[in-house]
Amino acid sequence: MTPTSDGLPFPDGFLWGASTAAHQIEGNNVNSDWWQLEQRGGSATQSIAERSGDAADSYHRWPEDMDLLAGLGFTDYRFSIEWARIEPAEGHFSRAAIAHYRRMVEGALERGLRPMVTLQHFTVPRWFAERGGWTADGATALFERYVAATAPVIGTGVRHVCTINEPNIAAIFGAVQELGTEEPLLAGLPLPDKAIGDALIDAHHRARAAVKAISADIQVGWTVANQVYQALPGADEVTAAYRHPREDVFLEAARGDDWIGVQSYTRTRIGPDGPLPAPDDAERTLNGWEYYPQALGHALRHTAKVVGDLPLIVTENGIATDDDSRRIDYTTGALQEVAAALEDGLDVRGYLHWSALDNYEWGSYKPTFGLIAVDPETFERTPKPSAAWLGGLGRTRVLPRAGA
Ligand code: IFM
Repeated sequence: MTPTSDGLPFPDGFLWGASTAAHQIEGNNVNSDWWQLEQRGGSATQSIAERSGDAADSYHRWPEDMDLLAGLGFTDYRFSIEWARIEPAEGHFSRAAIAHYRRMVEGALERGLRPMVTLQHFTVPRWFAERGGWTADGATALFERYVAATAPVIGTGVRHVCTINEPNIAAIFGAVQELGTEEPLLAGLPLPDKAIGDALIDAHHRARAAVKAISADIQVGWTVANQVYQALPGADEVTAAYRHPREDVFLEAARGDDWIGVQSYTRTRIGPDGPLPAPDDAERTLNGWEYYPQALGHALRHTAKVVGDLPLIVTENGIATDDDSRRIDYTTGALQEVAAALEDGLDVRGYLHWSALDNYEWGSYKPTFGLIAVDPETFERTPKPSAAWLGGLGRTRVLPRAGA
């Protein structure tokens, strides 16, 4: 892509969208493991401050969400479908839930939004967790069976399917439950649970085959949380060793996929003794992360280095803030990174912002990531200025130069 005097252009067909996840917006996901955890206030070792409750009631209000996104100028919408609704009891598949998600796919297409469907975004059915979760005997075959059952949802009209969202974070959730922490993790992340990680990789490969059996036309991938581990002087080897089990094994497992999802928010600096907190004077977002829009450029380049010529799609990027002008500023910086990556020849196929709506941030509603605000009492949606700005760029596909 050649920059012009008007600005930085994005290629034809580039995905321009926003992302959500079922448990974070639908509400009343009562047959899921997370719902159970919330009712108990957390696990023995990890507290959950708030319950998801009705969330944004998007299970019923998805047409309004899609109307808004399409009206704002977005052309793509990534949402997840909920295993716990489709298979609320082991081996019992709900035709009504499957029909619901099919209506969402058709609703997106009718509005000119290309649906990207995530099959699993952190939550699993309660019965699946109770039988031992991902590492129990036969777990990945059960996931494969669920994926096959989604054929009526994704069989036609869906170009991109994500099998599992952020397996590296899902495997860390498992480890955190064992280790226990109540503090936001501001420097580094615990080691993912290896057995869970291996099971998720197997589940992904089985799901990929199951999706291809539904339709060979569907482009299958998964999405990895990129932590952007930056080596300080003298810490190259320490950083590589730190990064590998937390990120690279999951990127390597994407070889053979059709694309990979890059999800980036901030960075982690690594010194010779390990991860360091953000600099004292760093601006922090509502969930404590360092404000660092350049992270996306690093994430794209590192991912490309590991996965080779696999197409890259930014499937999440955003900021938890109650100052929407910071959201626009952050996203401008991140998009400049995407434009620079394209200019350098990286095969970036899309940008989907996290998140379309203010939503349930896994234990709290306080970190507001949304382009669209949601009133928790009335569920009224109010697009923020950032929504009009980012959606408007979807129409022009040109990021104006700074100061233009
Ligand atoms: O809200 C989450 C999402 O579910 C997965 N990726 C990171 C987001 C922000 O923390």
